[in-house]
Amino acid sequence: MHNILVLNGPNLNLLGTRQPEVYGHTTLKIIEDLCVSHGETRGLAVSHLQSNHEGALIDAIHAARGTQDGIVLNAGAYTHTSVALMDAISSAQVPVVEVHLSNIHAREEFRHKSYIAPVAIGQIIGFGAQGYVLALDALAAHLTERSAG
Ligand code: CA2
Repeated sequence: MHNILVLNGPNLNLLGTRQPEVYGHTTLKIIEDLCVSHGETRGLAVSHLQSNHEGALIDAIHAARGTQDGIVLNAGAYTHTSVALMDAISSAQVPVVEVHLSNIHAREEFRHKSYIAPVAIGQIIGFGAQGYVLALDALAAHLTERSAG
């Protein structure tokens, strides 16, 4: 059984309540429940956390070292600004899959830059809530491959 943290950043607590044309109708609670139940089918113990605070996200990444086998991270707008999150991921030595609900490359130019991408094992972008499920599958495959090799 692998432990996986699904970590969501600023404003993602508003999912399903505003801007459904961009982010869909699915609430964060539905996504978190989906991750837990999908994780069970893949032998993953999924926990989840959302914070609007950069420092709390950094603390969660630090705490993941030695306790989590992987992180699914949607850092929200901090994706495009946070060297501090990038540094936290670099030092944590926990594989991270970066997720975005929307296709950030089809949006404003400032969303094209990701400080997470260089320190993530991969990105899943533009598939809405399904992206979290895809990210869990990607992490499960990565962890299986790593333990086999
Ligand atoms: O597409 C994504 O998942 C994003 O990470 C979402 C962030 C955005 O800043 C990134 O560029 C891409 C924004 C999350 C805000 O979510 C809201 C949901 C409902 C209403 C308002 C904001």
